[in-house]
Order: sequence, then C-alpha cells, then structure tokens
Amino acid sequence: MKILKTYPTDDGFYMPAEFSEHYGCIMIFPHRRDSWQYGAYAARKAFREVIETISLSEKVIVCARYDDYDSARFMLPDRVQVIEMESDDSWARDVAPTFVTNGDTIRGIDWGFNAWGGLVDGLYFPWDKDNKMARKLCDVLEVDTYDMRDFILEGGSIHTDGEGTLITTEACLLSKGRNPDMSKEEIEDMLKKTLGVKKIIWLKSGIYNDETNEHIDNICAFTSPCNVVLAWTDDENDPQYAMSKSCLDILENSTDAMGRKITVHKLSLPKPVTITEKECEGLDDMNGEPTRTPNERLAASYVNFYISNGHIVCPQFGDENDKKALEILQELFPTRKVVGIYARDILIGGGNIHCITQQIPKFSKE
Ligand code: KQY
Repeated sequence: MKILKTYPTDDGFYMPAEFSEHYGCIMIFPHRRDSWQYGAYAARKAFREVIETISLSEKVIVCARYDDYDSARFMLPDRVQVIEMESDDSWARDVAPTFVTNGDTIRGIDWGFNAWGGLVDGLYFPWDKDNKMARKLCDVLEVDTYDMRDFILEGGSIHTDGEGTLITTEACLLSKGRNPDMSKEEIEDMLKKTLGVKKIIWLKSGIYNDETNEHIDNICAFTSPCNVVLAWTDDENDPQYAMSKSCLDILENSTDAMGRKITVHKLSLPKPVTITEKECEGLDDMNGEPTRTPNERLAASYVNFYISNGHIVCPQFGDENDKKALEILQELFPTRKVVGIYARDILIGGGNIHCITQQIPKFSKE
C-alpha cells in the first residue's frame, strides 16, 4: 500500500454515490461502555441484525478489538469477515476511509479524526486508535491511501450524488473543533480537490441535539441524482421545525452541479425519542461524568439509513411513522428491498445505521 501526498482529483479519482455498486461494507463491533449501555450487549444484537442484512448482498468486514474478537466471531455469520483491529468506539462512517474511484480501481482517503471536535467539543479522549483505522483498513484491502490527516473530516458529514454535487452542513464543517483556521472557501476547495465535486450545497443545520455538530447523514441524503430525502416535522413548536424548514428552503432554491433542480422528499421524524433512567444507569461514566442524562432527547431520524447492493437498511423506533418511512424509501429505491431494523440501542450511542457503516465501492485490484 502506498501513502499518497497528491489529491485524488490530481489522479482522476472521485467519490462515487452510495447508491452506486459496492464491493462491500466496513463495520466495527461495539464495545465502549460509556457509549453503549450495559456493556454493549443490546447494541451488539442490533449491530448483528444490520450486519446480517447487509451481508445478504455484499461483503461485510467487521473490525473487532483483541478482547472482543471471539465474541464477534461467535455472534456473526460465517459469511462475514471479522478482523482484529483496535478502535476507540464503533463509528465506521467516520473513522474508516472515504473511498474514491477512477471507475476501475479505488483508493482510500485518510482524513484526520478528532472525535467530533477534539479538545473544543469532542466526545471522547483519546481518539488515536480511531484515527489510525482508515490507513490500516486500506492496508487490509490492499488499496493506496491519500494522506489527508491534516484536514479533520468525518464521512457522516458529507453526502455526494457521484455526479459532482456534495451536501453538507455549516453547523458541522464550520465548527470550531474541526478546521478553525480554514475559511468556508478553503474548506470548499479542499472538498473539491479530494472528492472530485464541483458544487457544494451548504445546509445550515442538521438534527436537533445531534452531538456530531449536526452531521448531514442524519438530516438529508441523496436517493438518486436530483432526489434527496429530508428529515421533517410539521410541529412548528418543535425546535427541529425551523432547522428542517431552513434546509428545505435551501434545497428547493438550489440546483445540482449539472444545473438540475433537486426534488425533496420529506421523511417525517418519529415523535421525540428520549433516553430513560434505566438506560442511563447502564452507561459508564466518562472521567467521572455521565455521558447522558435521563430524558435527554436523542437525535432519531429515518434519514440515517444504509444503501447496500440489495437493501435499504433503515432505523425504526417503535413509532407510528416507522412504516411510512419504509414505504417512502421503497418507492424511491424500487430495485432494492427496504428493511427496517429496531435501532434504539444504536441511537443511544449517538448515531444510527448509516453512522456505523462505510461502503467500499466496487473495484478491480490494481
Ligand atoms: O453519528 C455519528 N456519525 C457518530 C456519532 C458519535 C457519537 C459518539 N457518542
């Protein structure tokens, strides 16, 4: 594996859309006791359901720490590849490489990772094991890697249509804990050089109380070129209303990189999901402080789904809007089967199904 100091676009590489064909998917076996209640037991079962579904139509590689390797191997189907790799937590979207393609081979981008805000407002310290994972995974896959460690970025903060358009949020990419010395224009330039995009649509905000500084992947996602889903509420008294409305206004007044209008499909949110006292009791403290407080609102959203070769794997919350979300997604993805997975035990960790997965585009070996 070579570590490259050029930019992907120098070499004819760009980031394909998640709905393009995949080689597979990377995930991490959950273990962190201040993220996942009661020793991650319930989270492991929810991860297993996600892994089982994705692995029906593409290869899944699961990274497990030395201490968890036997449990992971025992719990997961034989068709899943389990590899030993240390990690600080289990958010493959943010710590695995972002893959770029030239239409034939792929390469990984190794962004800097600082646990969503480093010493400003990051969610844990240290994060060095997570920060090393992208490069290690490129080695495992035998693909070259672009060294972009000086630029802090998480995979959950970007979505592309594979045709030159990228969507992101200002709340996240312009946050003080990531690249405080870069202007918005410099960040745009970096995204264009690394991901091969021509146009960036900046939404202002994401989901209320989303501890990632409001990643795009919880509020808005491309379902095909010119089509996005947007997390939505009609309740004007909900703080989420103004956030989603501002996204809607921006999207409806934007065109994509090819000058086409974007159609917005609303995915109505579940009623606010809050954490219980019992769930909080099952979480270890971090440096003597609780990581969650009872009744805290969690950032639940149906937009946080994963697109595999054969399925749309969508979170469910036991809410009356669960079924409607699946129906809308099934219409938008007619060639894939939409599968709902009860995801409360993933949400408690602070993200959802999209956040725990990272797709590897289809490629042929160099
Ligand atoms: O949503 C994500 N992409 C990651 C969430 C991290 C939460 C850490 N507690």
